Amino acid sequence: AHKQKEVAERKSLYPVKLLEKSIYFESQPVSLKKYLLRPDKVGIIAEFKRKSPSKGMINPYVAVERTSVGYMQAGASALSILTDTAFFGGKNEDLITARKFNFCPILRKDFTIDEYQIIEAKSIGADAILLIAAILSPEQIRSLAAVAKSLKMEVLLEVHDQQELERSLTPDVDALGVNNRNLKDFTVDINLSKTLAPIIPDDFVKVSESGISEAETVADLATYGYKGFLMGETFMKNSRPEKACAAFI
Ligand code: IGP
Repeated sequence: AHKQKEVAERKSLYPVKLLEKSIYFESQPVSLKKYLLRPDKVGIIAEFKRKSPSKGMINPYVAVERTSVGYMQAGASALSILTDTAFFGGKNEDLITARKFNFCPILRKDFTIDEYQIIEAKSIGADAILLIAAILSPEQIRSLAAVAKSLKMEVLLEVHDQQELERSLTPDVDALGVNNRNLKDFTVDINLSKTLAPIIPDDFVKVSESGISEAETVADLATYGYKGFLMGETFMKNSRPEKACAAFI
């Protein structure tokens, strides 16, 4: 609900007509899918996350410049930049900065509920957006994914159970993320990725999200067909997140 108000405010401050003047409307996005599917590479999507509802403050000290470049130098496949302020302490400027310093795919991590946010994501230089099945109807997922496609952006669809997965799939989705973190009680269960793996159709790149803290977990999940591993806290809780990232690649 906080998003609706926030989006309405930004819409009147920065109308779509204005956003569309951004240079990023002229440039070709970088494919997250392709980067995750590069052979002989663990597809780490390294996240910049200052705080979270489950962990509180994680790291308010590190700068997005050094961290994002460091993640990519460490060998990450893509960046995930939180832009939600209320819950995650992120901002659009963080993604704008990450974009200026990196040529890799960038996922705009936010609670996308309105088409406006996708145009906004494009205007700040994002290559892909996140859609969360738990907060969207199947119709919303279809129409938001179509908007992303029309802007040549890719879509990571996040699910938490089989029901969400089955009702939400649409061909405009590129990658399917299984969130190991339960949104209600914040508990993490890596086995969820294993249980859902066989029912994810092969046309979608499989991504395992949240609660990954060991290289063994990444290797184990890879045997279930996972090509992408979305990791935040394990990196961000260190004074040099990029060094923690290097240990996984
Ligand atoms: C990263 P972790 O446990 O490695 O910090 O998790 C990422 O999966 C998590 O931040 C996340 C998220 C989200 C954040 C997954 N889905 C939706 C905000 C909104």
